[in-house]
Amino acid sequence: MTYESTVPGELSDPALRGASPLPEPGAVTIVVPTFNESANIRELLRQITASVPARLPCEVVFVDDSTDDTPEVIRDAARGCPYPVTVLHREAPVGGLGGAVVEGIRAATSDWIVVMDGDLQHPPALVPELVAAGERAPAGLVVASRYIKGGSREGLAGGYRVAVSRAATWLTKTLFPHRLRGISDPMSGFFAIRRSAVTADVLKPLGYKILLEMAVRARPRQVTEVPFVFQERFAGESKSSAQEGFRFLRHLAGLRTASPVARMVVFGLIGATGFLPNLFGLWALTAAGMHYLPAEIVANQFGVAWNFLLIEHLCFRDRRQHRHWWDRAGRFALLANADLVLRIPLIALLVGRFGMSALTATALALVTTFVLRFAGTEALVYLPRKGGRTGGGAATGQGRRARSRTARRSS
Ligand SMILES: Nc1nc2c(ncn2[C@@H]2O[C@H](COP(=O)(O)OP(=O)(O)OP(=O)(O)O)[C@@H](O)[C@H]2O)c(=O)[nH]1
Ligand SMILES: [Mg+2]
Repeated sequence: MTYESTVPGELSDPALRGASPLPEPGAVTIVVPTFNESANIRELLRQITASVPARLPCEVVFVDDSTDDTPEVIRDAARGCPYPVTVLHREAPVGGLGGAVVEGIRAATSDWIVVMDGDLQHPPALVPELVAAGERAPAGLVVASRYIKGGSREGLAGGYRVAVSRAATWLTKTLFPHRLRGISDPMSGFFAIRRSAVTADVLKPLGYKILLEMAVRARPRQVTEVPFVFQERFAGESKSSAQEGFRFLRHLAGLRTASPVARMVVFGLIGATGFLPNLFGLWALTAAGMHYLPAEIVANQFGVAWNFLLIEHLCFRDRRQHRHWWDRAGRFALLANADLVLRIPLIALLVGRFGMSALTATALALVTTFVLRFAGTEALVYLPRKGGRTGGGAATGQGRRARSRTARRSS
């Protein structure tokens, strides 16, 4: 990682950073994650210069994962800025956009930190207003919202993007009604956070939508919102894609299944959908001439495979690195089939020994084997092994993805 700092009118050598007297930290540090935004930098700094320092002492920290000349452009444009501008260029973009924002928050020294995009979709003139709203409330987190009176998303290009954004906001608010109370725009990338509200949880590697992650995992007690008009991208191209959309859905699932109870509910719902591939398999195999009894056993494996894939991606996404996939798949299949084998004698026992009706016994056996299967899956498939394989945590995985994205984009 390269850490370069400029002070007004001069460029400082990174090696001198500790020795050269930097100006007093400002009241706000503006953190800007950038990926190939060279065409936007000058205008962004011009607008910050025009609207922020007169009202609020500031500094700007760019956290840059670019493969183009963005860092050089920043260095050059910073010469004319009446506030410190820092470029934190990361050779290994660990955690992608979320990881970049965490780096920026870590580097910030001011009382307030404002996170905003580098493409001018977030108006810099609003920075002092965000901080002022936080001081007035008083609040630990101030969200710039497109969805309250006075705000708008007019810069979202096309009906498709508007529909996607609206659906994503609705889904997110439905999944986290309590945590997101008072936050109308959890997908906003424009927000201010008070330094004292930055907990260790905030500084954990974050997922893709930073504000959402922060609100769900480390929400400050007081939150307020300020309306803003989402502008059109000034220059350069968007980094959002269908792949980003899937990343977002995985992120939501990861956040939603963070607690064991929620994970168990999702585990159950996924299990219930397993009958679809199971029935399909049975139909296909018997149609191909197989006797229905062996077909039942084979078709059951279709359901097991379906459940395994969904559970891997939606329930235990961040806990897969402890075992190889074939080890996990084998254990999962063993548990799923043991469930079937166990259920029949258990029903016989409940009916024969305890005099239950077949229906009650079946219901009880289903619940018992479900809980056992869930506990078994957690403990035997996804629990970290003592002294076992730990290579490639979630953050490293994201880093890898980000790097391949970077390489692709640069081509
Ligand atoms: N450091 C870093 N910044 C990133 C990365 N991906 C995106 N960014 C920056 O994050 C900000 C938001 O990205 P955009 O591509 O504008 O995404 P968006 O605003 O959802 O999409 P548009 O509405 O199409 O602009 C921009 O400043 C990007 O340069 C990344 O992997 N690393
Ligand atoms: Mg943008």
